[in-house]
Amino acid sequence: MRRTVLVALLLIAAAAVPAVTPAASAATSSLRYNTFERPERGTAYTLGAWAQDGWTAPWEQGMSTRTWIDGYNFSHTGGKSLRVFYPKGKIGPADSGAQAPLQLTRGREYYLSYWVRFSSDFSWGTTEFAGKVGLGLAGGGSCSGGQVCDGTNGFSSRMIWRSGGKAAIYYYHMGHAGQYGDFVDLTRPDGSLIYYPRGQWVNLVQRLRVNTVTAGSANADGEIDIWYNGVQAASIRGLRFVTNADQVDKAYFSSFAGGATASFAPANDSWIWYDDLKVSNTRGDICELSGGCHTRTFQAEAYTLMNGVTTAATSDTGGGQATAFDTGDWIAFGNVNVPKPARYLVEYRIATAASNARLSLDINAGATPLGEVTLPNTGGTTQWRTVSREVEVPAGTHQFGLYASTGGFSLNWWKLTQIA
Ligand SMILES: [Ca+2]
Ligand SMILES: [Ca+2]
Repeated sequence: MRRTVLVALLLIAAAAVPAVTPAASAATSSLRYNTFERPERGTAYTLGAWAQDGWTAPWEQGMSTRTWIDGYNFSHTGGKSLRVFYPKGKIGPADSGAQAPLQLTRGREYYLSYWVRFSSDFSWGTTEFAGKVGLGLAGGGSCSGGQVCDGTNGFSSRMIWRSGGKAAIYYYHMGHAGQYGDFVDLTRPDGSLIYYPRGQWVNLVQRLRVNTVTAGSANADGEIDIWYNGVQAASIRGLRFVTNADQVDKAYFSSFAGGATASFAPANDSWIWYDDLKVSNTRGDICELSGGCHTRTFQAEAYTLMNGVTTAATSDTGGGQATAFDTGDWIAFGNVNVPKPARYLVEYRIATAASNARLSLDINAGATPLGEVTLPNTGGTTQWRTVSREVEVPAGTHQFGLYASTGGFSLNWWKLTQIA
């Protein structure tokens, strides 16, 4: 029966099936990313968990005790994100936030991108206000923490918050002005200062290029650029980081409240959520810098073809309708344009009382299978949850098919979002 249907769909599919090509960047880029979708929700994101996702670090602070894979509240894409805790009254990496120098292949230039969401009552401090946000780029000895950077003990460049959530880049380079690193506030194109919003996802991208060295002397050609929601927000030139061969070799997760004194501690328990972390030596890998990452949501009931499914009102957030699948049922969506071959996150908004339901995705009437996911028992057909999977999708105009190899679930919507 499925085969007959597939043949029929093949005949309907107008466009020729394009050749499957790997993501354009795969051959030369050093892209690594983390959607935080793999771990079980509600678990700490330990160094071991980071390593399972391909990110290694020689040490950590707070990862085991103050991180949590949030599969319940907020995510930028998919159904999960990384939540980090900044307890009331605590400062410094031993008691606040999390740190881990995640190892990168050495390179002169790197791009680092991630999404952050501050809790809705995030506290910037008690009577003084500063803290470090998420990841930065660093190399060699990662000069930081009030050290003098002498060209042989490395460098670091991290995002910070200041009073009122003012956003800034804080960097240690040779000849920083005071005891601590220098900072530059982020600004909009009209010159106004950028403040991190609370309760809302924003994207931060940092580029760092290490200076060249001639005969053991640092040339003043190091660079840092910051983009806020895809728009340039800082551009620092003429920097000297090293006199030796150190390059960028760490995506330095370094986030905590403070400040050197308790006056910088949060006045109430505070959290930051992180999602869609990317690091690459290639700007083109950071779709946030290329007009945004292609994304499209499909309401399940808006199929162009189907077999067997039934449609009914949904209890899910946002209301509307959902589509119920028995084993062998399918829905298809024609004329879907995928602008570039890329890795996508495919999300399914599902509800099921079954523990063995399985949903597969394909394009062009099954000619290109895009994998299958086992759906978790969400606790019933009115309990909704987003599950996700990564897929490589070739460019072209496709017909997407969603097929219940084992049924017993409802689908409200599904979504494609370009990762890179
Ligand atoms: Ca995610
Ligand atoms: Ca729907």
